[in-house]
Amino acid sequence: MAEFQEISKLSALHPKPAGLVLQYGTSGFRTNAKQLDHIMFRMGLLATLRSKKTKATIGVMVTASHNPEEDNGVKLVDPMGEMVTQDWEEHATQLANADQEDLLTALKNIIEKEAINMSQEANVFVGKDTRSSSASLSQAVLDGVSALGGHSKDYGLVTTPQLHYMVCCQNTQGKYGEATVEGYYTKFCQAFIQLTKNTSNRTDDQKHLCLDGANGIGALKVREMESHLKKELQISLNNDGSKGRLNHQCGADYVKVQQKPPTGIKINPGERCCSFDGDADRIVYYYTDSEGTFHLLDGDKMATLISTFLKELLTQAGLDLKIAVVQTAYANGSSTHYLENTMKVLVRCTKTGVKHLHHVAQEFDVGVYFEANGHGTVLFSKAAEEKIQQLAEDTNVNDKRRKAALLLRNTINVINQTVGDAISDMLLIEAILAIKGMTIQQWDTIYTDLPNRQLKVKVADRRVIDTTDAERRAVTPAGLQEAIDNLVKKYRQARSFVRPSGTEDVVRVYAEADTQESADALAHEVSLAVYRLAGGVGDEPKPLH
Ligand code: 16G
Ligand code: MG
Repeated sequence: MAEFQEISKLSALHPKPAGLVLQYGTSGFRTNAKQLDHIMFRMGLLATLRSKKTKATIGVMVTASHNPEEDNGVKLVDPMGEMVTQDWEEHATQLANADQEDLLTALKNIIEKEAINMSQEANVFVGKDTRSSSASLSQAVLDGVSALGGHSKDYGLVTTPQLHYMVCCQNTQGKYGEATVEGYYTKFCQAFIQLTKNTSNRTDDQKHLCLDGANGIGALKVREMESHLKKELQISLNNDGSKGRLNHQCGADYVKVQQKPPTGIKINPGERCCSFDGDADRIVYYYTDSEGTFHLLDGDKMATLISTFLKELLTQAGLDLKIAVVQTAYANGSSTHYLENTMKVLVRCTKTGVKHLHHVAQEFDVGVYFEANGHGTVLFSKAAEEKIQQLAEDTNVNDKRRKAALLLRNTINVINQTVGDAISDMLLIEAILAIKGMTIQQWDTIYTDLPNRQLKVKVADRRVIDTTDAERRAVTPAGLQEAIDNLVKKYRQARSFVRPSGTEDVVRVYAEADTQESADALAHEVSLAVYRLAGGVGDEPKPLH
């Protein structure tokens, strides 16, 4: 086909570095930006095929999230705004790694396997973060789309969840909202204002939030959005990208991993603060107390606050809808215990990675999912949305039920259900705290986190570790799980697991116990077991103290 000859010529302008092998990982391709030009062109090709296959608009986001500025990455967004399906992740890996002269064959294989009608129209939405490499890399994506005759729309600088939102709006013919950034701000801010409208006399202090924008796209977008909030939320924006480097000593990942406030921000005791990551799909909250001690409120604390709020509203509304919280093995044991035993909410555990949580959450009427690291959102089934809508419009029910239904309806509208979204999560949390008249300290005391520690171990090949039971148990190498079980027995309220990272060449170790010393000691001992039984390389792990 003539078309294919043309692709061959165009792809030569985006050559693949010899010998480079990359994997479509937990959240797409991610590596040093210098190695990604060919990947971007090819993802433009693949998104076009995916669009032809699904007969819908597909999204491509150029970002490396919380990675350093010099990295970049790309992820594909499926028609309803969710992450691309697993089969196509494999296509992505194959296309990315085909040698230059084999590219057409790889492309044709996918077309054949998926029985794609090449005369079908294709539409691709493209977005990018603020990295200096993002401009030329997103151009390479656009080149790939046009090489296969697809139409594209370049949204330019947007957060990852904004691009997911656009794709969903487009494919639902505007039912989800208008597919513009303006439409995004209007939808979510209006819902926020509706939610907080009857909260009794919030003071300026209660309306105030200190935000760390990680020097990234989230900061730009919050600035654009501010006027829509009509001073109902007053944000002091720090790390807005005007001076500091992206994700450098700031952002959600830094705060969560270092368990300390970001630089570039002055926190007064008790003040409510939050941090976004580099593409604004993650958020964590925190404050320092009067003694200067730092307190982190992570994804588990958010899931608890949100699910408690929703469960109360469902009860008040008299709606019999099944609510569940989806977590990963990293969820603090205290949060799981509180949810199951005090809140009596169903809790499910899945493998790490947003897509896994998202899929499990879809099984419920109301599925609240959060990773401890701050990725998360809430999904409402179609039936649940309809029941809530009906009740909100029913003038025959009593005031209490109707009020709860109206609050639920606005809550649905403040949530970006396509994917975890720092901006939308922030508005939701702010609204709940306002409605409940709750301070961040009061939120924090709902339950007390068990002390925990995360470590990394370098091994020759991390694939020797295979896990089961949502990554909570290691199946291989032989003897490792027994060793972990025996170590855990030595401590109180202890739990530990190991898993190969999906984003770094390391094995991750998690441990929690009744004291920080015990959690640290257990994490160290488990690291040693990994090092010895799973082919550790370099120096043996050293104790933390
Ligand atoms: C990616 C995932 C995140 C997960 C993390 C685990 C998305 C959008 N992001 O960042 O959910 O927590 O990987 O990394 O799915 P790890 O496998 O290196 O521990
Ligand atoms: Mg991110």
